[in-house]
Amino acid sequence: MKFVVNFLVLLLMSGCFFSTKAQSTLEQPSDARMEWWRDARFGMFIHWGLYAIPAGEWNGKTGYGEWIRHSARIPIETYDQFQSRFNPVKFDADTWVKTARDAGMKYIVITSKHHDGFCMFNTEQTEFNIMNTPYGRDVMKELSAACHKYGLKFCFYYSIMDWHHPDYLPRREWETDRSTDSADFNRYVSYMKAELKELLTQYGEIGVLWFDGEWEATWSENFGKEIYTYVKSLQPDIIINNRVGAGRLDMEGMIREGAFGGDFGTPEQQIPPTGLPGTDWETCMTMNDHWGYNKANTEYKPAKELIRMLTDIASKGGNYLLNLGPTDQGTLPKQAVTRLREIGWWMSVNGESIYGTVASPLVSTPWGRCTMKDNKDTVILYLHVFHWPDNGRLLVEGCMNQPLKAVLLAKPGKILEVSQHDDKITILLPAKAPDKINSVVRLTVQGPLDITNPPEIVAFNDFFVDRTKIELLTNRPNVEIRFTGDGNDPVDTSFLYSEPLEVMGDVTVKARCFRDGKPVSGTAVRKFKMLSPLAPKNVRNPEPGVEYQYYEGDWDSLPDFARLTPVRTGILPSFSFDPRSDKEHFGFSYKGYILIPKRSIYTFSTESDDGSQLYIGSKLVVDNDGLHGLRRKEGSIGLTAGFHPIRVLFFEKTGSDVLNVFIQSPDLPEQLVPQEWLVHEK
Ligand code: FHN
Repeated sequence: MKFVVNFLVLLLMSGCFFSTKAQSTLEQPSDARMEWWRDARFGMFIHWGLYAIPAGEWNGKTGYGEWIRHSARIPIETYDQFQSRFNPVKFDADTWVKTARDAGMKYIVITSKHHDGFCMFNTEQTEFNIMNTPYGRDVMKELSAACHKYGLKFCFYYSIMDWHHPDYLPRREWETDRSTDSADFNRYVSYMKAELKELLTQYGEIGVLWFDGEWEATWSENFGKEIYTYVKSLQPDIIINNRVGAGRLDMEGMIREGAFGGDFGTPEQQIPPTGLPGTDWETCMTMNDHWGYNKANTEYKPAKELIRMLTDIASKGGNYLLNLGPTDQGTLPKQAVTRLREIGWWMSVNGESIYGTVASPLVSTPWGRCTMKDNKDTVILYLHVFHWPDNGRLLVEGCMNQPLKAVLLAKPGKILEVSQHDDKITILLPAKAPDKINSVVRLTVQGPLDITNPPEIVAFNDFFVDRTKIELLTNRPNVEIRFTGDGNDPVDTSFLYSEPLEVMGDVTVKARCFRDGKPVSGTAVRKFKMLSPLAPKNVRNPEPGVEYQYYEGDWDSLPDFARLTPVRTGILPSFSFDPRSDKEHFGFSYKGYILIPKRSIYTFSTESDDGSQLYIGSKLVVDNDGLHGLRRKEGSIGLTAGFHPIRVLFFEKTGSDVLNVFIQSPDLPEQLVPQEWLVHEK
C-alpha cells in the first residue's frame, strides 16, 4: 500500500518506480564447428527434383510446387514416370555455384531427396534415382566439385518423410491402394542411414545436413538422436539442423523446451521478431511462393525486400537461407537470377557489415538496423540506414563508448563528422544516400562495449481494469532508472525506481537509465489506459457447453455463416471439431456464455489453422482470419465477474486443421478456456 500511496502522490507530481532487476542474457555458445556458419550469414537453398517437370501444373491447376504428388493426389505409378523424362540438359554446376558466389552467398543447401523420395544423387539403395534417368549424371557430384572449386560450403537437404519408399509410414491418406502390410519403419531408418553414408562419404566435406519432413508421428526424438550421432560419426565437423529431431514448434522453427534441437533453429518463411540470444538460427525463405519450380509463379520478392530481410536477420544474429527452384532443363529462373545479381552488387560494397557480424546491441534503431563486430578494444557498429534522415543527422542512443571514426562503406575514404553528448552519438551524413535500399555507416568506437538500452516497462497489458502493476527492468549493472508519469522526459532529478508500483489511472510512463547523474540510455515510453469493464449478462438457465453450427464449403476466409445453412447443429463441451464429417473444407460457429470469475482485464487468443475469430458480446476481440498455417493472435477486454456472451468462428480449407482458444489475466496463467466456464442458455 505504501508504494501505491507513494506512487499516487508522486504521480500527481510526476510519478515514481523502484526496481532494477537484472535479466539473464545467454552468451552465444563459442564452437569452432559453428564458426564458418555463423560468419557466413547467407546461403542458397535449392529445391530441385522430378517435380520441376510438371512445374506446378496438374490437371489444369497451376498452384502446385514440390508437394505436387501429394497435393494433386498423383498415383505413385504415374508420378514415377517423370523419372524417364528427367533430362536437365542445360544444367551447369559452375554456373549455379558462381551465381550463388556472386550474390555473396557462402553455402548451398540442395535437396538430395525431397518428400517424393526421388534421389538426386547416385545411390545404391534404390533405383529411384537420377542415374536412372535420360540424364544419367550425378548432379550432386558436379555441384560438390564446383562448390569446392569456388570456395562455397556444399550442404545437403534430406527429407525424413518419403512418399515413395515402401517401408515409410504413414502413407498419404488418399493412397488407400498402397499396402502397408510389409512396411517396416525401422528398415526405412536403416535405408536412410545407408543413403546418408553415401552422401557423407562420396561428396567430400559436407557443411550442413539439413533434415526436413520430421513432423509425422512415426518419427521420434530417439530416431533423431540416433541419426544425429550417426551423421556426426561420418563427418564430425558437420552441422545439423533441428529438424533431425521431433521437437520443432512448426514454422517458427525453434524447439519445444527440453526437446533435442540439433545445432540450429529453422524459422521458415518468417523472421523472429527479436534476436534469440544464445541461439543459432537460420530463416529459410522462398523468393516467390514456391520452393520447387512453378512456372506460373512469376511474382518474386523485389531485391530491396530481400536485401533488407538479409540485414534484419543478420541484425538479430541469424542466417538467411534464400531459396530458388531450378527448371526441369537445369536452368535457374531468370527472376531469381536478376535478384541475386542485385543482391551481389550490394554485398560487394557492404558484405563486411553482414559476414562475421553478431546481433545488434541496440534495441532501438528507428532509421534501420545494426550489426556488430566486437573486437573488445575497439567495437565496430554497422549502421544500416534504410531511412535516410532528412536533417542529415544519424542518431545512435545509449552508447557511452567514445566514437573513433565513421565512414560510409560506399565511400570509405570520406571521414564523417561525429559528435557525442552523454549517450547520444550524432553522425553528420551527406545529403544523398549512396544506396536507396540500405546505406551502411561503419562506426568504430573505443571498447569495451558500453551500450545501455532503454529500461523495459513491464506490465500485463497497456489496458487495465481498476489497477495494474508496472515494473521497470534493465540488464545493465551500475545504472539507476529514473522515470516520470506526466509525459516529461526523465532527468537526473526525476524519481528513482526501486520497486514495482501500482497505477490506478491513465498514465504515460517514461523511463531512462542514468549513471553518476548522467543519462546512459535512450528513453522508454509506454501509455497505460484504464478500461470500464463490460457488465455481465443475466443467463436464466445456464447449461454446460456451447451451441455449435457445423458448415461445409470452400472458403479462403471466414464466410458470413448467418447466410449459410448448417449441416449439423448441437451442443459441444468446448470448441472442438468432433461433429465434422470431412477433414477439409469445413467451418464452425460456436456461441454461448463464458463465466468470468473476477473483474479484470482478460487476454484471449486463438491458435488456428486456418482462420478464426473470437467475439465477446458484439466486440471482435481476436481476429485471426485468413488462409494460414498454425498461427496465434490475441486481443484484450475488460470484464466484470459473471456471464459474458462468447462467439468463436473457424474455417478450414485444406491440410492441417487446429483451433485452440486461450484465456489469461494478471491473476490467471494462460490456459485453454476451461470447459466448465462455458455454458449456453437452455
Ligand atoms: O514440406 C517442406 C517443403 O516442401 C520445403 O522443403 C520446406 C523448406 O524448408 N520445408 C517443408 C515445409 O516446412
